[in-house]
Amino acid sequence: MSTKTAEVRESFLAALALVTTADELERLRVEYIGKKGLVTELLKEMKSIPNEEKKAFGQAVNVLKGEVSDKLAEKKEEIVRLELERELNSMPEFDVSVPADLSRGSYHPITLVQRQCEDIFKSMGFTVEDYSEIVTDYECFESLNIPKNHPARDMQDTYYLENGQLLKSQTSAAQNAIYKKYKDALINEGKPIKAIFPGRCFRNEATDACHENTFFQMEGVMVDKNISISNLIFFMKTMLSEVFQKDIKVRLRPGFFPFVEPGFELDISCLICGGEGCPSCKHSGWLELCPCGMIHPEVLKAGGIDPDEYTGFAFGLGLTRLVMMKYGIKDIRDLNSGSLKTLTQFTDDK
Ligand code: FA5
Repeated sequence: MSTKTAEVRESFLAALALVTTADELERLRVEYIGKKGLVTELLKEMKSIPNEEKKAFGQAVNVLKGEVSDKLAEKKEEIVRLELERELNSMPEFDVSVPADLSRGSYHPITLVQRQCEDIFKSMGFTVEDYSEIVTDYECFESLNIPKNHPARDMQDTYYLENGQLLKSQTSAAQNAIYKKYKDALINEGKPIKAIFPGRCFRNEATDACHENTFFQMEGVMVDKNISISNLIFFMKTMLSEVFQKDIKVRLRPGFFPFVEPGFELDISCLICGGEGCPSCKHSGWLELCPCGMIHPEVLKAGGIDPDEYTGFAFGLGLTRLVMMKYGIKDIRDLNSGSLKTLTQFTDDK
């Protein structure tokens, strides 16, 4: 090994011995084997080395480079292990025999708002339905007028099981079953179908401040004779003013969903920034909260209901986003974080 490579090796080993954190280790890596690192620079000296020594010099530098990489990797493992040990040692000891302090438990903010919405809709004569998280392609798409290869499926990529079932991407997946469950009472006894079905939804998509891969929606449907868009607007406005306990600025704009006709997007003015624009509302001042519309005749037919005789509305409230607005939570990911520091702040609302 040349004197120069030996010097670099020694200085590296001395510096490595002093490293205690991952950041320091990364700095050392860059200093020695980064693009302009000391080992890398050695190769540039090849020009000034006599021809007969070039081969040995090159080999020595490559051996050194390999040794530096190996030692850095070893040190990395050691640091990770030490950090884990430190973390474990700093955790308070958990004694399973201590009785639980139930007074310190709290409901998740999504549970609180879901229950509040359920109470509001129950008071208006709606039933609350529970539905599976694993559904069939028919429930989630085909019964909703979204046949195979329909482009609307691209918006809702989800997670598939080996048997072809999927994690529901929208609470609308329960619509068909609800129509079938209540159609006889509608047709034979004239009882309108009025149901809400809150539930967890899944989508295979990138997360950001307002998108999660796991989130909650609350679907609502009403079917009877002569149901119109004004019924839909009435129920939406009543629900929002009850949840926020104040008048909320909303806007309705056309929206396309294959299972409603006409379809709308109901947006509310962003309550985090007061409509000025912020990351939570993608800087638009508005938050897409509740797509809705009049149930498509094909969807009613698939549910066993005659669309010439009955009409209805459906909405798909973004429950998680409603929670963000109600409590001023800027990043949707906080809600799935499991961080008690964030989530127990809502205990008083029990
Ligand atoms: C739907 O899921 C339709 N099923 C809604 C519907 C029902 C329309 C009935 C008409 C009639 P959309 O993909 O836009 O539509 O989602 C509905 C709401 O869920 C959104 O407005 C938003 O508030 C919420 N949402 C959608 N994707 C996410 C996500 N990745 N993270 C958090 N919330 C989401």
